[in-house]
Amino acid sequence: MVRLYERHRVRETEELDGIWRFSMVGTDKVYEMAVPGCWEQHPDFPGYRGKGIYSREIYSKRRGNIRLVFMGVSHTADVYFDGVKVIHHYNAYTPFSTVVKNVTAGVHQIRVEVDNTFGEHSALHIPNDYYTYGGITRPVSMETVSDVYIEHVHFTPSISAGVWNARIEASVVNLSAERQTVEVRCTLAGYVMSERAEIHGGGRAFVVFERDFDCVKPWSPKNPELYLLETVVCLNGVALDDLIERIGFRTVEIRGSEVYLNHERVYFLGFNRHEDYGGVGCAIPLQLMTHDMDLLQDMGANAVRTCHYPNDERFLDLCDERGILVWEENHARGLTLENMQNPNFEQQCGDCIREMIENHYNHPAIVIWGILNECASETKEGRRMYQKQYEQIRSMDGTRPVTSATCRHFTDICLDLPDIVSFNMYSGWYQDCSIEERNQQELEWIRQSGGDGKPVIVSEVGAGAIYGYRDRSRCKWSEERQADLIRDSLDVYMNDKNITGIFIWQFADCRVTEEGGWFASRAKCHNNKGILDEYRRPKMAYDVVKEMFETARDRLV
Ligand code: ADA
Repeated sequence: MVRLYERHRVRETEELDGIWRFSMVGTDKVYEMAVPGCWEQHPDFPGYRGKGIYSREIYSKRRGNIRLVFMGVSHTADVYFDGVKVIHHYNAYTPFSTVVKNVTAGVHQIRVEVDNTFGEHSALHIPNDYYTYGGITRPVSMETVSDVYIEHVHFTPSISAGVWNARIEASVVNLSAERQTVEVRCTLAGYVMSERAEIHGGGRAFVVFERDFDCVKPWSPKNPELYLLETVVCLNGVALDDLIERIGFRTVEIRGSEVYLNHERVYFLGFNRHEDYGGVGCAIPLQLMTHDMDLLQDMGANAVRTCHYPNDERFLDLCDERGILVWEENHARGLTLENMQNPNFEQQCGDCIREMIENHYNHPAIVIWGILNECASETKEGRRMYQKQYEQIRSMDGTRPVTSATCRHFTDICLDLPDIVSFNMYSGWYQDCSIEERNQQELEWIRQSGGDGKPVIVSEVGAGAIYGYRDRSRCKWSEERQADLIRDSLDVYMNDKNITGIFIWQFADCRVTEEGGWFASRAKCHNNKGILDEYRRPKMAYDVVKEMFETARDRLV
């Protein structure tokens, strides 16, 4: 399943999830590998960092254009169709697609060469405090598209004088050499909008509708009202293609030092959640995503930060359905200036941002775009790159605030750039200091360093504990100590009127990269700051968070 709702009623689609053939590059042995999946789950490849080849056959019922859609391949894919390379893609966390034109009826072969190696070719997937798995880790599908098909439909809601308005932009592609004149028709909440479009051969047209929508209900955490926006392209009255987007009427804005959703103040009671689950790696199936969502909501969370990369759209669909607010961010964690000066860095970041926003734009749950977690924001060169990425996001989407989680305490020179200032704080864990005093120092520094008057979020707060390790001394790494630190930290941050939200680090333990030096000092080669372990077994802190979030909801949300 690629998404949690039906995206097409005209376009023929086929999901390609299942068993593909797999071979490690340089060997002849052929395995059966599940797609989606991580090759690390196979007993022969528990820690394999290298290249692998997936292949399978597909059947085309008739001559036509085949569109292959990959929701995520970790971390680089070279896709071949009948032996011809049709697309290259870097980054495990963003979807990509390609159209193979004029495919004959019958059997064809898809081959995907996957690479999860580190090196200069990979500026974002580097040894890190999370794990870069290998494989076709998210769903794959195949579509038959007409010569004229719908590439994207973006929905931008707004409200004025109590009346909802929306701008709908459809991007329609013409694969044929001839100019085509088509009708583009959108249906939403009982309203029908239609426009003729002329598209040059090999070109694309953007068709825009803008209108009021009376009597629609807003999307909100309490009432996540969703609507289907159906777009159809017709030629001489015959439907050629369609695309169904699921949208919500909501606005998010900054007012002074607060974040507002539909003109109501928002407070984030959130978790940082890596896409990593014991036994399946980053290829989390829907039933386990749903389990995570159930646990998040059981603890009283109203928000998730997709640390540190764009997430699987099925999880974003779940957030839309459950009214869970999302801070989604581009792929980057803890990159030094040297890392950011990798010749591939700016292009790979730019591609990730573009693909994240192009594909995730319509999720009403996404209310913040983030970039560059704990990267070199204390340097002038780094600032140039932060500024460039904020500008890119704002050029693609001016409706959502932007932020970046910093750990460059007292040295960050980029706090004037984002709409929201966010900082990661581990007082009592990494620094043996008073949480309250350190918080006041941080807030004063933020005020003096370009963040004055802006909303402030504590984007990470947490402590480590080994699941099952209980100790009455409440010593470090015991569940008791983690529970104490979580309680003390939330007590400070949730009672500080200068702070408009917190995201606990982290929801569940996750695997880290042994090649990363100090990360290997982490027990089990995992980041053990989860409130649950990697198998979602709750630690003592679970009930502390549940009690404190539930109390806070009445007061803050
Ligand atoms: C940083 C980083 C997280 C994680 C955390 C930790 O704040 O953003 O990815 O590494 O520290 O556990 O130390």
